[in-house]
Amino acid sequence: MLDKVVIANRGEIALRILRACRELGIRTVAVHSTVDRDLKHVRLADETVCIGPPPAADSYLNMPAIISAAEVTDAVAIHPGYGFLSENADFAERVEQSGFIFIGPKPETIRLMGDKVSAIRAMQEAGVPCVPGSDGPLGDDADETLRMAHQIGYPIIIKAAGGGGGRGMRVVHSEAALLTTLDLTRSEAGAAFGNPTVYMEKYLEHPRHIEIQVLADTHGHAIHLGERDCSMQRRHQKVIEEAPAPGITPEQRRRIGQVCVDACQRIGYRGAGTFEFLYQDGEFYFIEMNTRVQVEHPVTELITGVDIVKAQLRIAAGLPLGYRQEQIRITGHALECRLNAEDPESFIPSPGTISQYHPPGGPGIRVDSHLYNGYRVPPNYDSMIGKLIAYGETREAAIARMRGALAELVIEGIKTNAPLHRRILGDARFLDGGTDIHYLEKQLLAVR
Ligand code: MV4
Repeated sequence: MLDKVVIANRGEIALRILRACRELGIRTVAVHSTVDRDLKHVRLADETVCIGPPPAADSYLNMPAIISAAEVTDAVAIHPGYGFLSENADFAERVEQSGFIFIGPKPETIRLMGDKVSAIRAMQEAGVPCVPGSDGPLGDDADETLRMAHQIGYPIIIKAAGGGGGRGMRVVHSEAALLTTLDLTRSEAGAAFGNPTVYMEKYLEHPRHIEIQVLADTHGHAIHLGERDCSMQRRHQKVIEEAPAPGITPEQRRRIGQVCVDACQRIGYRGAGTFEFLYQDGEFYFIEMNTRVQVEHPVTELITGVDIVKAQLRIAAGLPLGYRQEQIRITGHALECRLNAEDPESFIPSPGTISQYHPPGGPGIRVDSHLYNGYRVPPNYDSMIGKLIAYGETREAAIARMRGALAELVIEGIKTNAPLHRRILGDARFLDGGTDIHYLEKQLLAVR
């Protein structure tokens, strides 16, 4: 097993990684900014290194500072968590060139998936179903672009190859708007991502966001852990996730899961990964692959019993997965509510000091959070302060437990989005299951 790991992240995921390391007997190094000295995982880590001032660009995104921390502490590996440098191929490369293990896929895999055009091409070659589209970058020939869009059929969507997660995309409803929208998306992409490459897809109007969790080791083994439904989102920020996805049959799961496993083997994938699909009218369409552990990984852990972060550490140590696909059994249902320090109406961030914190508990409740009484939520980072996760034998049982957890939860001193969660958990259409990606914004939050 790995001897010592640098945790190159903060907040709840840094604590989650620290706990997994402890279970495996791995020593931990917490790297933190000056404003994060009192984070829970910093207090619990074996060693700590301050890597810079509060702005992430000077600390959690500061590659030389993080690699130096690994050097001075004699660590062997770096876990990037999610966000920050987790999907930065140059960072992964520099970590490896400095003689450390990057806990994630090979740098070239991160680079392949970071460019959405090359990701889609690789997936098509591996037999993964994709959205009908340009199957490559759009060129400068306006007539050809117009012909292609006509062939695909409006509405279409123009996306930046360097985008992802909802950044750098525009919907086009008619031929009249195509070329100006293309130019606009291209120049914005050039400015935002340093890459003006764009591509075209059929725009799916009412899809769900369903993603498949995979694990692949360095011995050629790959498995999938079923799917998550992440359709309940606002402005590309997930609000509630669940597993399994309502209405997906075991046969659908087996088929799309096997497609993802085959693709992992084909591209030589390593570590934890997520295939993102749009799901509409009974069909899956690949859109992007995430090469990191995801915020919503706990719902998959609860329905499979697999510890995804421990699996990442084992894979990085060169150990075999230790699970065969036949051993993976999906049991029950899990939901996750993301807790944000924000106004539940305006969504404006609400940093400050936690004066009272009473986390919920009881059977089937898991709280992944770094909060404690007196903790000060800094204004410098993402507003997520933790996650409530509920498990039950059925979706209804999990929802009942989540409602109880939300009723028990006390967080005072700052505003949180807990009232929004209480509202969603009481919504008739959420309770039916299977709402699309537009439901929260266009229906539940719309003024009616
Ligand atoms: C789409 C789409 C409809 N059709 N692609 C947004 C995030 C990025 N991962 C891809 N996104 C979308 N791509 C086609 N061809 C609709 C979205 C989309 C979306 C996707 C997943 C979750 C929430 C979303 C919210 C708005 C739009």
